[in-house]
Amino acid sequence: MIKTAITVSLVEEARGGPFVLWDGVEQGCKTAAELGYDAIELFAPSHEVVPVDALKKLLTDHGIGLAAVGTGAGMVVRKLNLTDPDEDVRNRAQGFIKNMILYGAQFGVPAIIGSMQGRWGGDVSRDQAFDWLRTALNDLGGFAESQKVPLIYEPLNRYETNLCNTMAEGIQLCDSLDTGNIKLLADVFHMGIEEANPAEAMISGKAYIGHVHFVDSNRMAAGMGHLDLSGIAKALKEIGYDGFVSAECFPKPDALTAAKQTIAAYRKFFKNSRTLFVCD
Ligand code: LER
Ligand code: MN
Repeated sequence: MIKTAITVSLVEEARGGPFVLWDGVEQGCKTAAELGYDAIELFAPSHEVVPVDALKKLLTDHGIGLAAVGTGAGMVVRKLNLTDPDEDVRNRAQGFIKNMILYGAQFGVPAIIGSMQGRWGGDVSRDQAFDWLRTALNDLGGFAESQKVPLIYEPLNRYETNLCNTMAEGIQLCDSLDTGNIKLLADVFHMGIEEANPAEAMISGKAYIGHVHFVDSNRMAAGMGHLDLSGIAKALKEIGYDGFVSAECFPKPDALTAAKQTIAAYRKFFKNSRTLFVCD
């Protein structure tokens, strides 16, 4: 059963980034619930900013859930990443992600590693970066497993990382790990840049995909660009994907329009999904 989510960012330093709701977590929950979303995906500066009990109450009061927690603030705000040449930076990156895993686990949801994967270059060879990334993912994946949640790893487009850009590279990375607890995030925006055929890439990711960012070619809300979202949605249904499709797009022309446009697109593309049928 595919479920719907919308991103809420509390990270001021990420203004201009592809997150829809920016007016605080309370307002984010209210808007998400009013529009019929099942959940929010939270992008917070750290695990300490919204206490677990306060978020649990907000979610319950609004009858919605939490889909996942992003870790990108570790990179954007603290400049931490898992393949930095400085060992101390890499260790602090792992610590930041562990705290996010613990936070999400209290809601039974995963943390997402996107920009915190970093990149190779300069003094860091490609092999070295992958070595550090694999070591970190094995450790963090095992840690997440001990908390009974998966850990989500997101291939990004070539302008954001040179580690994994495609589904095939993400799959190869997962297959090279000792942990089986890493799932891939299929972000349709990155896939539109990197994949020859995003729908076919979804099908190839059947056993690996744990989360989806559903957005259009230009990172506008679904339906405001030129991706074949109908084909991508069909592929997700075909592989029996039953996680979240989460709106990670620019709040353009404004947040509410992007949020309404996305839920309308979800209803159109995933109309056989039970939750979406109920909200219709
Ligand atoms: C970054 O481009 C992205 O897609 C996010 O989900 C990761 O922070
Ligand atoms: Mn994404």
